[in-house]
Amino acid sequence: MGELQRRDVLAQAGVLAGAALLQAGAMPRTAAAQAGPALVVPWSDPPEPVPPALSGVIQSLTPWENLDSWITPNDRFFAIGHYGFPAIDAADWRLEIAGLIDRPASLTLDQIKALPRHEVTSTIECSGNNGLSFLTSAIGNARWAGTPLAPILRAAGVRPGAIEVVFFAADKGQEVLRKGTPLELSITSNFARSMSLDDATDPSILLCYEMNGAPLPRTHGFPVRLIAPGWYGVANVKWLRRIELSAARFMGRFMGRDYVTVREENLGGRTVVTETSVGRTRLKSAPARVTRAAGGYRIEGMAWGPLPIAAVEVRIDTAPWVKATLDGTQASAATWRSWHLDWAAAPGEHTVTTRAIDQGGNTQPAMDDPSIADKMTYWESNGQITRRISIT
Ligand SMILES: Nc1nc2c(c(=O)[nH]1)N[C@H]1C(S)=C(S)[C@@H](COP(=O)(O)O)O[C@H]1N2
Ligand SMILES: [Mo]
Repeated sequence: MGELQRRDVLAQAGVLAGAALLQAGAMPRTAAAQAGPALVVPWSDPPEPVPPALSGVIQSLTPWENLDSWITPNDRFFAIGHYGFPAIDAADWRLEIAGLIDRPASLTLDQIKALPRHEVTSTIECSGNNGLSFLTSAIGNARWAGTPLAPILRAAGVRPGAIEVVFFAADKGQEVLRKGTPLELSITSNFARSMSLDDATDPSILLCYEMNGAPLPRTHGFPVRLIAPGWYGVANVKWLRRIELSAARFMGRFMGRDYVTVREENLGGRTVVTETSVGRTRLKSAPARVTRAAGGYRIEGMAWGPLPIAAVEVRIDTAPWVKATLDGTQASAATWRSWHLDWAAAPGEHTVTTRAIDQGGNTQPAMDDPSIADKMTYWESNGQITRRISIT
């Protein structure tokens, strides 16, 4: 109890730190909203532990039950590092702007910080979230500060013919192509992702150096990372080193081989396999936790997607869908929206399923919807989530 209350106080302090956050609204403070202090009732289907082979790649996964603030504190924000988490000395770090531009540049951290400062609160979800048995809370929401990328590219003078912007990072690893064949090729390549020139010059894209008011932590990309609101985590390249304008599409591991969603679609009786690079976030919601207070049970959760959230509905067992209450207001579609539903739970085993509906009238797909059922890979798993809980 003491711990929960302390966290509530910390969460509230975080919320008061910025006017934008007040406007967006924090999760309702359970203890205050219900009669008497609240306890979290854990789900009875906890995620599997992260396999030892991946424990170096996935860090700080914070169980949904521990979520008690709209802003995710830095030390509870999940971190993914495919090639480790490099420690970079800001003093000899430079960001190169290169390729098809008139004026190549090499920027220091101080030069980047001297450019116009923008802040954005945005939610980052790993595209593998809920696609793997051990990945269920790979999502967080933070206030990021940095400078917009578009004016930097404009100042560099993008040459005609440039169609692609490639973001190269400092972390690197060995990749083996055509493994086990006579044509095997082993390369050492840096983590990199690309965007079309059009996508990369969207004014919302930031060269980010601050997370929730602190310098970007090492695990989240110190000194500078890309923040691409509305894109899945993988597009938010950390430990940025070089931005290259190119006349060719970039097809590195994280664009063309890994983070590729494979679907077997049925087009009028004919099966067509599509392979697409993980891109923008999809409409989704998650039940976060159930709390219990003297006044009864409450289900709390989050919803997010490419458009602002219009509604969240909750289904207990096989009962009809019930509308949850959306908390606060949603300033932008870049952030998740918290919601809650009071629940007169009967003792026994129950399932809790949620679905989000956005302001475009789209509904989060059910697990048997073709967009989910036809998917042969675990990426972009935005199907409705069902959790199990035991009420005593
Ligand atoms: N340089 C680099 N950037 C990266 C990655 C990486 O391994 N290396 N992982 C990506 C993935 S898969 C995700 S989900 C997000 C996670 O951001 P976070 O670690 O700050 O939560 O970072 C992305 N940016
Ligand atoms: Mo990811």
